[in-house]
Amino acid sequence: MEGGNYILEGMAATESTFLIFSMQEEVGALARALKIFEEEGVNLRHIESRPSQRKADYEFVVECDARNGHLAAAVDRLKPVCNYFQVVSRAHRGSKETVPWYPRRIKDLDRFANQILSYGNELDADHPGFTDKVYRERRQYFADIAYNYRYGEEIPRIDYTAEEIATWGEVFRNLTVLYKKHACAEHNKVFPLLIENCGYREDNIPQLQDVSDFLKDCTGFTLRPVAGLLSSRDFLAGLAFRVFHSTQYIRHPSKPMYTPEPDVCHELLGHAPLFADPNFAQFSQEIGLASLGAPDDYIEKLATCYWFTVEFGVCRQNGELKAYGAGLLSSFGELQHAMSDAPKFLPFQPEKTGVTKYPITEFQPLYYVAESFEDAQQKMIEFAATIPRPFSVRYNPYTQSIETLDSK
Ligand code: HBI
Ligand code: NLE
Ligand code: FE
Repeated sequence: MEGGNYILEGMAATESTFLIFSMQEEVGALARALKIFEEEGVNLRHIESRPSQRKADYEFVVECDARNGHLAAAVDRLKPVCNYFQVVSRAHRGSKETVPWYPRRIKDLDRFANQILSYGNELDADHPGFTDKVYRERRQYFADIAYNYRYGEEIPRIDYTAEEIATWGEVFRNLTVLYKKHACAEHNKVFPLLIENCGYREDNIPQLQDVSDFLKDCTGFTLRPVAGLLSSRDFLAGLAFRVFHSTQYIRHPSKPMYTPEPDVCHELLGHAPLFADPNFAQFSQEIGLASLGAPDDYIEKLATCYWFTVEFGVCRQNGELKAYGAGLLSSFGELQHAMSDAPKFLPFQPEKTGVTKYPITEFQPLYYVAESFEDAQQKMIEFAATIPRPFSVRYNPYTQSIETLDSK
């Protein structure tokens, strides 16, 4: 799945490489560096400077156009005169010292819009909507909304059709019966608030913007529409900013009880309630922060941990197994399966959970059990510390940006 990111890379005409370097603070230091870029024909897009945490050093962040000029030659000349040097690039194949590109400001998430792995209207031949022309046009409509969305805009409100509302109604009716017995306490606590504040009803599909506003008040989480599947790297990066990429279309009416794809039922019934819980919000953001700039093999492990927690997690509450994973809380088929004695259950342990294989188009044969969200978060933090990164990151909620604390 990760690979798709790089196929698209060549198309992105605006691709930048970032260089972060520090030099002894003295007259003309930056000018000498800039001269090198000029001589090597490297076009610079943006420069930032700041006092470094290292004594008497000054640090620069330079955004270069990665397409023309001799960037590699400039790097070779610059590196020996710097005390610290880091290349950050989306095109991160090859070099050991290159950190994969990651968003630093919340607005940078806009760049994911044209990095999606498949556009929302491209249905596989085995999709129940494959031969349904009306359904496919509808998927196109939703994909276009998300594709054109930019940070800060209101999420467009949808006039859902009677058929779409009926599908939602069937999912809603079946699930709300099961929640009482099988959903975790946090989900059951938030659900009445969503009914009260966001129009959660059997005969109404809530609007993403209303749910986003509600979550923002609870934990600072917001939703943004997405046109299709994102790479794991991009999808997880959103969580670092407490942003959840959300689909807006609904599943095909022929299969209400289970669909392998995320849809508006999955996002709003499965994910949204838990993002209103402070501990769960923190746990989710922790996975996101751990993913920023992480090597590909660790992205895979984090995505797998995400799968077995946020998507399909089960927890123990008062001695009973309860569902907190969104894939369970949005599928009345799988929720019943997960709460039966058919599947296997193992304790959540990131090192082991992160390398477990799983099916994506059928009920899970195995679930991992969290003792609590705090406990799961603690384990994720410990796991994140083992990810090889030449820096650590923290989120500044005032500026909605990532601060890099270099050389950990
Ligand atoms: N993209 N739009 C979207 N929605 C998801 O739920 C999603 C994704 N990409 C990857 C993904 N989920 C997960 O399977 C993990 O890889 C993070
Ligand atoms: N299987 C889930 C459902 O039917 O709602 C969706 C899972 C998305 C990962
Ligand atoms: Fe999901």
